[in-house]
Amino acid sequence: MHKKKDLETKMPITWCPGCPNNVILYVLKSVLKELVDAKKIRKQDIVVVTDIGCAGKIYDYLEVNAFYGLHGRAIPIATGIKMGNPGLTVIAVAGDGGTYGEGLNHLVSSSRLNPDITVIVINNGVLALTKGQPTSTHPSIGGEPIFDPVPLALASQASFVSRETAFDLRDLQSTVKAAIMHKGFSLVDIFEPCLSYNNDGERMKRDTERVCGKDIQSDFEESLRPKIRTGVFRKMSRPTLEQKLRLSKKKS
Ligand SMILES: Cc1ncc(C[n+]2csc(CCOP(=O)(O)OP(=O)(O)O)c2C)c(N)n1
Ligand code: SF4
Repeated sequence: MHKKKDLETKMPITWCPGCPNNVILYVLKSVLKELVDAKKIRKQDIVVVTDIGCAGKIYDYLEVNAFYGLHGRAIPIATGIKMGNPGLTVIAVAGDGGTYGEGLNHLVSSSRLNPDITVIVINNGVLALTKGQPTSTHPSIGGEPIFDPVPLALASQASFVSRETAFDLRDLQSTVKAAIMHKGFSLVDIFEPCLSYNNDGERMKRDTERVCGKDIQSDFEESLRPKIRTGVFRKMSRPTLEQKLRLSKKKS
């Protein structure tokens, strides 16, 4: 019997008080606990891969196997771990700076290759652990177009593509669970404000529009501040990288 505290560590949480990362941590813990209790996955098979940043600190707060990687490299590390042992449940958790900036090409190539890993991106629109560098170095911050990874992941043929926000617990929980259970590359982009450097939560709540079960096009042509569309945009079945390489599970 796995109690909730099974996935907790003794590390003090050093995120800013009220940071929505706490919501994502809670959701991840509760989904993993539910899947372990239902015997859909085994706790000893879970590996969480993080990179650097506020998002990466989740490494300290989850009592599972974990790997703290270089900034921007969570996806290739997760892919390598999965190829090393396809029996593992491998989940990368990283920020938008690492995933859509420094490590962007890994998102494109892994979407195409389709390793069975889940990529959870905590997307606050800033490099938060660098004290929000862009907010002080970009004079026009606030008016710039946001980067939408969903059309890119769809164009790269990712087999599971979704976005949620940290405000909507029920949808976030069900999408994270579906992504982990999906056999193939899954992207869960999670919009959240950064309370210290990009506190845009009210706009996020106001401008969120749920679109379910269909591929979408970016509507940047219409507006530099498009609607934040949430939902599962694609879920399709195709052979995974490890199946194509005929890799077999290791016994444990
Ligand atoms: C290889 C490397 N490049 C750059 C940095 C500097 N750096 C530390 S945290 C960070 C940004 C983190 O932003 P993001 O990935 O969006 O995560 P957040 O802090 O917003 O959760 C950067 C660029 C680093 N530590 N290592
Ligand atoms: S700087 Fe932003 S992302 Fe980092 S802990 Fe504080 S509120 Fe959260």
